[in-house]
Amino acid sequence: MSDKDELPHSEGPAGGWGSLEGMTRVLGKARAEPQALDTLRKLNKPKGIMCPSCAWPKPANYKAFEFCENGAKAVLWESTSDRCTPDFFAQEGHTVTELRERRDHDLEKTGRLTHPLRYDADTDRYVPVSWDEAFAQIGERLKALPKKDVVFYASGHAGLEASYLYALLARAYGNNNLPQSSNMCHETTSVGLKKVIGTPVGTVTFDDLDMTDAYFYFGQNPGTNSPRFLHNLKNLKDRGGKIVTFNPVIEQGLVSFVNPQSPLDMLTGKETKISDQYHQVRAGGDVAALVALCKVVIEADDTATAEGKPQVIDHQFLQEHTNGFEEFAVFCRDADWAELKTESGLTEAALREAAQVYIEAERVIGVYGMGLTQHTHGSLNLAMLVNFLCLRGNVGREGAGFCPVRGHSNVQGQRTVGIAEKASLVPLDKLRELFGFDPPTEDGMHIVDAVEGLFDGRVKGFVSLGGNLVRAVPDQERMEKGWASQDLTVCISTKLNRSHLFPGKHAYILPCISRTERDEQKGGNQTITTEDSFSMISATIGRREPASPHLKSELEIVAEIAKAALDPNPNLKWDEWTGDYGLVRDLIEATYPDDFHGYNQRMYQAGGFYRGNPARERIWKTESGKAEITTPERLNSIGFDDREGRYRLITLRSNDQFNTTIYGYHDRFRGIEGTRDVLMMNPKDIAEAGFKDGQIIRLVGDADDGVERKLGGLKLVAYRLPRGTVAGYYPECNVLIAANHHDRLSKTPASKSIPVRIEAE
Ligand SMILES: Nc1nc2c(c(=O)[nH]1)N[C@H]1C(S)=C(S)[C@@H](COP(=O)(O)OP(=O)(O)OC[C@H]3O[C@@H](n4cnc5c(=O)[nH]c(N)nc54)[C@H](O)[C@@H]3O)O[C@H]1N2
Ligand SMILES: Nc1nc2c(c(=O)[nH]1)N[C@H]1C(S)=C(S)[C@@H](COP(=O)(O)OP(=O)(O)OC[C@H]3O[C@@H](n4cnc5c(=O)[nH]c(N)nc54)[C@H](O)[C@@H]3O)O[C@H]1N2
Ligand SMILES: [Mo]
Repeated sequence: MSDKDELPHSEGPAGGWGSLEGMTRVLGKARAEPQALDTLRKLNKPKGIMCPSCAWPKPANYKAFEFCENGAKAVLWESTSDRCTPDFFAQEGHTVTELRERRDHDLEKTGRLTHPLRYDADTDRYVPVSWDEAFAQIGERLKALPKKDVVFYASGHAGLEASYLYALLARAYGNNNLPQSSNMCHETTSVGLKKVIGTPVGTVTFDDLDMTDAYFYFGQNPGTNSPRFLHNLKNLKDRGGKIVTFNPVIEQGLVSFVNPQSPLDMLTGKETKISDQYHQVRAGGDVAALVALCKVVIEADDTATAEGKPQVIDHQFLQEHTNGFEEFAVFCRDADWAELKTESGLTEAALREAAQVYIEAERVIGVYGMGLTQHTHGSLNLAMLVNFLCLRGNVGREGAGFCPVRGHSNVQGQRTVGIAEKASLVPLDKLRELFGFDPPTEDGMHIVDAVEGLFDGRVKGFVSLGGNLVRAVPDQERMEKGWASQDLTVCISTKLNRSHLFPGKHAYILPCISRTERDEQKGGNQTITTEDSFSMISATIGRREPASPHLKSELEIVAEIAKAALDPNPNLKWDEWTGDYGLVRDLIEATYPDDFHGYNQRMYQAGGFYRGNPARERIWKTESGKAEITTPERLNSIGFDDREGRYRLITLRSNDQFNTTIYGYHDRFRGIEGTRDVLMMNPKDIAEAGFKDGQIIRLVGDADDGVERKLGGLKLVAYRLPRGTVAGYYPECNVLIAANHHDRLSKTPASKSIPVRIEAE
């Protein structure tokens, strides 16, 4: 595009001075306590604090500063000196109904929650309640409700110890209704990747990053969502490796980077160019792009074979370790370039150039994020990435493999220790043996089931261990009604958020200490553990004074709810466990001995200890015992047809948010400042539709299910995007997504290919 440079975009590289400025701005806005700076020094180091932001791993060879702009923002945001006290709720204009008028940023900006609160329907206000009363009342409601109608949600933040006990609470209570935030993000990995290579998680380790020759980088935004990854990307470039990126949006972190941890680079402004090739694939066009890459590789191999030259494909690997290659190869040879071009939005020349990098690289890592997982056929995206990497045996050897970039800091670990709605994922016999009760064997609710259960009134009680589910799920308006119609809502939270403002008949906010704070129990200050994206488990110890003397730890709150809601069982020693989290780790080890042997000793290892991964050893825990090569039944990952006036909406995170926590309104990487109420759109699409850059428009959900979904007041921003793809911010756009618009296999909401229309306002 010739008008490229005039369109809004970052003024500088990722990292660099901009990242320091970003941190300083949050430092000011969050009014962080002075000790927060000490916390930052200890971030991601042994005997320190594992970052509460994303799940990027911690290097064993750590540097003086092992945190990034967004990790710092997360720490500063929770270290605020602002407090949301009972007095706040008593003030004029602060009824629950009135507070709903506030923006997400302003709700959390009220500061840390300080006291347990109960909703009082007569005054429409939250009022203080003692912990004892709160637990007794919650226990009473939980006992009265039908066991199958209560849901125990977890946002992937709480440590392994609290999470293990939370899952135990649900099962001892009587159900497997344990949906988790990963149901909305990497469930596609948990189910889709598992189906084809037998592992629900990534296969690479930190060492692999140092050994690879190339990253093929699909739909993940490291500059914003995993900034510490930028150092590994830079290292690869310094070693002469290649990065090939597929993303409809030009994300600055994938364009260039100045290392903020290098004084010299900072002073000289030395930028590292990150992507050697940047392919602006259409939203949902990765299936076609990957098929095209495979086509080039397979045809190059055909030619090599015909000419008696060395093979391009690793036939030995395919034969020994995979199923279905021949059928897929025929499919690729037959694939029509014109169709691949239309579906991917990329030219044959561009795709051939990308495939050439793959052919020339000895070791390749496939990286991906929400850009592949959050589609109606997200699992197909992953299956195609598996095909692609398998062609040259790029899995189960050093410097090669799959690198899904996980979200919340312990999202993967919570699954490991039993927060799973599928009964088959949990060693129920072990639970029976350890605790002497019969755990339920029927599968529980996934997030999508729970949301549908809220719509139709089946779900009557919800406990939330962190998170902000009302704001995070699709179909916001229906969700608000459904959530508020419950008998019981219990939110274990650090800050006020929208989910609190749709209280059930009996509603409680239970405030907890955060990871950076001291967790003083009978046995002293407690250590907790988390698991990162690379299956490394590390200890973390908070040292700051808790935000209020009235806070309890997540683990203690879970234990107290359990005591109040469950019939007594001498094997469930909630008080002992609360006094010493080491005992809970012993239980985790007893339940999952292969993963957690030597847990209490190994957890302090620099960089954490590795839980292991069979696919890395080329052991395929699939139905057939081999990796599956999938022949696609379609060439895109969206669940609707293109039609006149219909666009593919992708929902994005800005550089100034962590999920529904909105730090501010500066998306400096995308050049969008001061507002989140925008719709980014290709200038030619704007002109063709008869709109103008800067015009205020309304987005309309185009789901064909008869439900009206609208979001008005958005400003059109002419933006470098493929034709037909438009972009807006999450969570604002969630009102536009139908709850049943999700990945067919794993039910992950399809937040990256939402059918929409645009109307003038
Ligand atoms: N600072 C910060 N860090 C975070 C978070 C946060 O909100 N803020 N959230 C955390 C969580 S829970 C998660 S899950 C991760 C999310 O981290 P990411 O996986 O990076 O998630 P997103 O920002 O939603 O979008 C990913 C990228 O996909 C691209 N994309 C959209 N559609 C397509 C497509 O069809 N094809 C391709 N190839 N690309 C596409 C978008 O342009 C975007 O660059 O980050 C975690 N880290
Ligand atoms: N349209 C669209 N929707 C999406 C996505 C998208 O890309 N597009 N992404 C999806 C993804 S990947 C995810 S993971 C979900 C996120 O969904 P959630 O995990 O449910 O939401 P968060 O915004 O991370 O939760 C923020 C709240 O967590 C609480 N909190 C913060 N720290 C702590 C703590 O230490 N302990 C406790 N107990 N509570 C704490 C605070 O009260 C805060 O308000 O959203 C999903 N929704
Ligand atoms: Mo996520």
